[in-house]
Amino acid sequence: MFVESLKCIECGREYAPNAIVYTCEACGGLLDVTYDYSRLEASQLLEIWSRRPLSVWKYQELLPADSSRKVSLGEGGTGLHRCSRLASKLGVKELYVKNEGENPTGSFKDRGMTIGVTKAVELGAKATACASTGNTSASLAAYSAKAGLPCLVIVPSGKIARGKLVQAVAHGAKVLAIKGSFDDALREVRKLCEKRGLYLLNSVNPFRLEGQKTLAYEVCEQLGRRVPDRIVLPVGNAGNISAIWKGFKELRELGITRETPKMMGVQAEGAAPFAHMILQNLDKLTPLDKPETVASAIRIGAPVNWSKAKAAVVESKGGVTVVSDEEIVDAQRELARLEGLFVEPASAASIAGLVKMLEQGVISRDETIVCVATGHGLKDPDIVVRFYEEPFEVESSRVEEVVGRVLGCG
Ligand code: AN7
Repeated sequence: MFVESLKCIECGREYAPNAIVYTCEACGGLLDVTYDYSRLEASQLLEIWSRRPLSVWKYQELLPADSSRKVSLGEGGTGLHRCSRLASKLGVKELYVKNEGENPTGSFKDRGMTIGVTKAVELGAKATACASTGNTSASLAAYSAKAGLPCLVIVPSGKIARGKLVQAVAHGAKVLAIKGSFDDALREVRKLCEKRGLYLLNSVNPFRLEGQKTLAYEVCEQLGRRVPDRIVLPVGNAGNISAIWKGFKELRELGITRETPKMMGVQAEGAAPFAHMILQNLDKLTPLDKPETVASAIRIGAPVNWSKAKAAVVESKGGVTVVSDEEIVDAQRELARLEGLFVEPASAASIAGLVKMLEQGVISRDETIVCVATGHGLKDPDIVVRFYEEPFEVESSRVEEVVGRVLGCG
């Protein structure tokens, strides 16, 4: 392993890579895992990688956990789908969707959890814990089960999609549903982890984000060692945008690529504190008390990784946009019907955001664009029941008549 330290992004204080510390003890800043890149040679890395299948652990030289003890369910290696039908509708030259719903528990969180839970075992943790809008809990519950570790998840009561809750329960996590928001749940679980020694696996955990950065390596490889002009993705706690940006920066640092993409974050109208901070050019994030959106995964008012994500947007010369719930559901339907990709509402926000940024002229139509679809559509079946047309109910004796007359496809 080539890991050097955990380093505070605010004051620069460093911690040993095997320390159980989530934020800087001196200033409260977020921590970043640092590596000795000078010991890594691009041609050597590419040679080793060429012999391994596409997956998170393919890139183990750039990961902070011991691959010989990995807790894995076969994460990463998700499809990068060329979306020609949607592209032609939008008038875009080259559009791809990185479909993270193909991960073992159906979301990008698995990339982080394989590293985070491997690390939990390595550090001797007795149990894992997280707060969640759904996917984090589903993923942590599965990886903790695989590792044989008890798992506690705290969710905002009545506010997480049914598919995700069912996963956490099925994998044997202890689920506490609190009266409050995700942000309240995160505050409580952070306190609990400090006091009771549970191992915290929200995205404030710097190791988890290391797993998530592998999406950048995969996209680059799937494009034939090319970097897209834009990565468009939903932003909730703002961990993923930070992680993916780090991945692209590392490829450039190592001399594997020369370019980096512009990172474009999308938030839902009722839960857009990060987008507003960027759009209004503010130094600090102002948390939102009662975030609301149909995209329950990103119903987050106080994104913990905002400062890392701000750096990602600024350094990459990227941007942000805000979309309505209606635009999100429309985008979900379009992607499902034009491309055969069924993604959850938060993921569809990336498509809705692309549509908006094309209209605004922020993104031009001749760019190579990758939208990240962060989670599978089956996670949240209630959305389809609420927003899509009902199945056509008919007496069995009238099927032929109805097909011909009403549906017009007899
Ligand atoms: C499908 O599960 O925060 O900006 O607790 O599930 O890295 O937070 C989920 C987040 C996007 C936002 N898309 O990613 C949780 C949780 C989906 C998600 C996000 C989430 P970040």
